[in-house]
Amino acid sequence: MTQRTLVLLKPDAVRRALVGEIVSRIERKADWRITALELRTLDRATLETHYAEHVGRPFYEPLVEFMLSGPVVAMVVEGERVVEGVRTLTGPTDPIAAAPGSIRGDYGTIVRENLIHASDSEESAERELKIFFPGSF
Ligand code: D4T
Repeated sequence: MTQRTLVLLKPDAVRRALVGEIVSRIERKADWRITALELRTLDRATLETHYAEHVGRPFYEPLVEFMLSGPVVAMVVEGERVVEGVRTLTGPTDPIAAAPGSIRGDYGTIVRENLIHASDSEESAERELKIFFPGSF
């Protein structure tokens, strides 16, 4: 089942020079393809749309400030069961609970700075791809 998903390498991943490491883990999966990739600085409006489900939660404002703190790498990845597959590579939200071998498990410590976003369902992927790559979808 070919799918596409949105991946964001968060400002901590860019600052810590982990972009190549994380991209290479995605590239090494057989037959997955990176079909868009851009270093960009996000604006608040984009993040408010992306994180709409979290508005009002105590972590929301610090999360947005963190996501504005430096450039991110926005990517589209396509391939077999890629939505679930990138989430598996990523690991759960809390990097301390994430298994070694996952991106968050290998490189993260605190929940806010958990290195990577990946769409959590096909519906989320379609919604998020329209936000981040509006010309393409
Ligand atoms: P994203 O959306 O970034 O891929 O992360 P997850 O899908 O794993 O987790 P999420 O949507 O629940 O959280 C989004 C984002 O908010 C940060 N966060 C989350 C935080 O700073 N404090 C918290 O308590 C939670 C739950 C981390 C990821």
